[in-house]
Amino acid sequence: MDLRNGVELRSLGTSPAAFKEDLLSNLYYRRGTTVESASAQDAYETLALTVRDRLAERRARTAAAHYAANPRWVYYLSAEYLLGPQLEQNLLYSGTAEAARTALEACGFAPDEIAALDVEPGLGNGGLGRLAACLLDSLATMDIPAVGYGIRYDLGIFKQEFHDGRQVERPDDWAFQGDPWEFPAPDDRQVVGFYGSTSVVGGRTVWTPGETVLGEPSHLLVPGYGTATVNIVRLWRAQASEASFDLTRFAAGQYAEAVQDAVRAENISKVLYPDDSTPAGRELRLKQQYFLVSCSLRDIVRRFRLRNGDWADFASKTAIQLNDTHPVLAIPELMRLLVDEEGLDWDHAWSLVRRTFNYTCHTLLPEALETWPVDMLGRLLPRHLEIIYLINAELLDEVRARFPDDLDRVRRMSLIQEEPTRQVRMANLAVTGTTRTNGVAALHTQLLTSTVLRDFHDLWPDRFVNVTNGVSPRRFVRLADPLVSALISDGLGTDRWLSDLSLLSGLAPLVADASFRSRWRDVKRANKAALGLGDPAALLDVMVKRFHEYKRQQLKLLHVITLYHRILAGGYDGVPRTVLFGGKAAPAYHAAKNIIHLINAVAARVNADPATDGLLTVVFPANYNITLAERVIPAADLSEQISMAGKEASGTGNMKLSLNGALTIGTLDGANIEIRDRVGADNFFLFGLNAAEALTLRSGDYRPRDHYAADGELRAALDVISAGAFGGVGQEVAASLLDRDEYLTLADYRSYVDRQSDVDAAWRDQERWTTMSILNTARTGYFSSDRTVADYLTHIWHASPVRVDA
Ligand code: TH1
Repeated sequence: MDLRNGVELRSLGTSPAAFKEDLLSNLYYRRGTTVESASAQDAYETLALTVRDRLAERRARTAAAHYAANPRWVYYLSAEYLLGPQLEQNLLYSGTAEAARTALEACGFAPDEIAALDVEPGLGNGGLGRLAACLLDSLATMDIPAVGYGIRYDLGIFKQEFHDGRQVERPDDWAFQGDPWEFPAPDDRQVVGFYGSTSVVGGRTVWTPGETVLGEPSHLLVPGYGTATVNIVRLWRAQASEASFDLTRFAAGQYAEAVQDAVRAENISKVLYPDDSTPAGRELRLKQQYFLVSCSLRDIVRRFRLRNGDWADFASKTAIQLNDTHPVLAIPELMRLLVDEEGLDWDHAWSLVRRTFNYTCHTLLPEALETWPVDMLGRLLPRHLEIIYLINAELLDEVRARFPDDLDRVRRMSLIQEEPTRQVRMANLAVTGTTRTNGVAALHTQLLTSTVLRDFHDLWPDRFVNVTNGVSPRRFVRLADPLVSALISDGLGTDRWLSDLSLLSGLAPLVADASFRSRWRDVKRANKAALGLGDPAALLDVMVKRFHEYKRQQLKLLHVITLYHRILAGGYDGVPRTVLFGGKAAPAYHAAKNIIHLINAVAARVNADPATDGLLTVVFPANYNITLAERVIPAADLSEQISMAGKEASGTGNMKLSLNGALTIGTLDGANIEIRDRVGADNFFLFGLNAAEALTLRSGDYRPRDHYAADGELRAALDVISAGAFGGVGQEVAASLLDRDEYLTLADYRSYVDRQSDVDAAWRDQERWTTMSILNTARTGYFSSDRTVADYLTHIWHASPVRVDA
């Protein structure tokens, strides 16, 4: 087939015979071993290469098509990506799953054993990182020229273990065996500066860094589904320059000192901050952010120059999405490149910058809105602080002109917070330096514009848009649940739903078909059996997400204890349940870790008591990650989305579960509202205060002890925890609920527990439940990340597809 300049590329076959031939040749020539002596790891890596080659061929054609089209490119900048296991995805997208299985067996390898060696790159914390991965998947599927930029952390999100029920964090050396999916691109390395000083030479400011670090890129392929497009995600790794090794000291036997500069440089990409929505780690974290931004922007500029000669075209060829505030230093960095290095005048540069960047805000929690100490930023990035001051001066002039005599507004909107310490406000910088700011669910965007970013909305209302999150149906339906996928395709008579999820609505009429309902139930059963946790006949009640007090795992736990008490009291009339918790707590988040400890203690007690046999089981598999999510989500019957209203920006697990036919019990928070609007109030278990009511209650004198006093079951649950009935674990959790209850757990307890009785009633009528389950799937096609990307394209990116010939 033809590439650019008449270069031809041999097409790799996808038949079992062709696959086997290449598998063997890769085993011999690339891995350097033989069938007889190959280890399982040899077989895995060879398999990966053989699959990867098939996508690399598409990648070459994609690059040629993109180069020829010279389109507007979408660049996604994110400090996190939770890409999930690559093997199963790439087998599916390259259409080689069957060929690979046959070829492996023919060579005497056990396919499942070999597939189990695939390690997921855990380069993110939770929803924000997984959203980034889903958007890349959809961009490729929709043929949009796009590159994701991120950091290649040596250690990803920690591995969670439980020791006596407590969370213990272990390093995740995910690439220990090497990563066969990655292409190193050392020739595209960049030099990143830190510290130093600025001076003015011939009218231009020059930054002379005090320290430099190399950024070495490698990329992973991001294939589209049902198309020849293969995009990439490019990840940067920090490397010390050769000069940072001190040979003189080494010769003198000072081995540690000889490498200390190199170690410091390489620490930048050593570890993902396992910190979900609370800034910590300070200077190293700031260094990571600038490292990502500096490497990526230089790469973007390099790519622009390959095809374009005039800076005036930059913004029309480049859309850069800032994933939360983590990459927002890109705004002053691009100003620096354009003004200091390229010699553009300030106003022209500012217009290009503002038209290039857009910003997604993912939170409302004040503690997650990043700020950096002015001192620290000025020391690490002296020129960037100057640029931020210049941007601020223009911003504040505009504010004063629009709102004369409103000094308090000027103070609130300033990029610099003055009290109690001087800090740079990254969200303010993000809104100021971009065309659009988006929230991630309707309620979230509404709360953003009416609370934390209200002043900016007053000044620039047109800058704000909502783009409700979505999830990849390929990963979270097709790969996670092959059984239900086959049933859906059978029911719809096509598998086109995988790239047009709105087609799922065609399932709705099938609720009237008793045999379809029965097959649907069988699939759920089989998925529960395959998960192997609890009785497959019991209702599987699932709460999977990061641990945070606002998400209220403690509320779910109070319900578990209440059920336990009802069982002990005799005459229990609830349905058999398996309650499954999954998720990690930030290592420094003491309160969240206490909740984990308490859940494990309650689980031990409940599961050991014969009284609960066949009625209640509590399971908490350690180390919830994408791999585990793909097993839990298709098995779930009930999805717990019980955050305090007004706190969860969107949620995406809620979408994955509903799409897979789990019914939701939830508050009117984040995207739950939009899920309920679509599945219908009858197919959603709503409870609790709404955002406005929660706000009112919290700003008055909320007294959690009033609820404790008024509700016997609640009192009993809290009393056993306080009394140390669960191995003396959890007293702090109880005390915090009784004394402060910042997230109104006690206020929502009765409404939640009663709604769970409605869940039981619905479950008892299995035909009714199955109907509700099918309707959840049929009505949640909207939550495809393809729709999310379509919304970004229409409202924000204004980029068009480039088709790659198959
Ligand atoms: C999450 C939000 O909590 C969640 O509601 C949302 O669905 C998801 O992003 C995707 O939009 C966030 N994760 C982080 C992580 C960090 C900082 C802020 C947020 S918000 C480190």
